[in-house]
Amino acid sequence: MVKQFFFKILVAGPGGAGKTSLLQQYIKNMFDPSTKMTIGVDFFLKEVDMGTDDKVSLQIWDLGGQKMFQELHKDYVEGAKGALVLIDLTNFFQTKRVQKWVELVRSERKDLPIIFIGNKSDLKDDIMVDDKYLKELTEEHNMDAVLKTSAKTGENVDKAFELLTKAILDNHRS
Ligand code: G3D
Ligand code: MG
Repeated sequence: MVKQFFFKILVAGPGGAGKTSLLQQYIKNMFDPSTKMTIGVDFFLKEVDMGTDDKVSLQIWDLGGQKMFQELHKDYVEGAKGALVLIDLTNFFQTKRVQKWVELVRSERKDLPIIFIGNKSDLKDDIMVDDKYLKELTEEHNMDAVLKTSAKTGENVDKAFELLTKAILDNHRS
């Protein structure tokens, strides 16, 4: 029997990490170097092909990182089944923000599946966060996996959402 799943997922992380760009690449297969600052929340819908008969639809929430939108956070987190937490690999300071974002997305469900994303992997000469530290952060904050992506070239973008969907499905079945 074909099963139909519908998951709300969150794309979280500091402003400038590339959340909106990653989503654009995932949904529209394009990179627009002049994305506007996200105001409030944007929604996207996407069907994921997991290579099985099951149908999985994602409702993806992209949150503006600005302080003035903090009142939206409760609606944002409510009912979410998983999250991507992104940082910009060229901005070491963003590693200091990881804990805050993990706490926010897990404020309703302590065991929410999270895939940790180091984005902007195409900017090879400017990378400030090495693989060892990415792995340490992943373990320290009990995230499910880590992946380096580029919203610009598309590297690992589909994979990020597939890994998250898989983690959510595993979580559902256990
Ligand atoms: P946000 O939604 O997390 O705030 P944006 O981040 O998607 O708005 O991206 C912030 C800036 O980083 C944008 O540049 C965007 O083009 C750039 N960017 C996002 N992802 C990547 C990536 O993977 N590689 C590269 N090279 N750049 C990326 P501007 O110039 O508009 O600030
Ligand atoms: Mg944005």
